Amino acid sequence: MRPASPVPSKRRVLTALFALLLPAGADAHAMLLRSDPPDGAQIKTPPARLVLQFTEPLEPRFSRVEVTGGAGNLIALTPPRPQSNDASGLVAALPPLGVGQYQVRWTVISIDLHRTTGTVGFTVTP
Ligand SMILES: [Cu+2]
Repeated sequence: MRPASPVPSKRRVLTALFALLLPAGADAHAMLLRSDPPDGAQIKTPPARLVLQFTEPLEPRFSRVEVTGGAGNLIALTPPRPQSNDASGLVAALPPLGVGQYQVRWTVISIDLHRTTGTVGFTVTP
């Protein structure tokens, strides 16, 4: 009878390594890195477009962006499109915005199919 080897097999070591590494990789949700206008911005010139930059590439077909004015009124914007050459960015054109507060609510699906959501606010000042 062979005694059990005190040295773990190469395969076992690799399996353990993958078990450690995989959850971190699969857990890469798309979080908002920055936005333009930035969250909390007070700006004089109404922005012509909204840019949301995320930490992970997105599934643009399942990404939604909604902008509301201070009265809760929905602002009509173009469907968010991926930034050119950057699947982790979204751009939407805004209509001319008047003075007031605006809230952006985004819901995105990263390519690992995880959904994240959040808000950004900015104010157009006189
Ligand atoms: Cu994820």
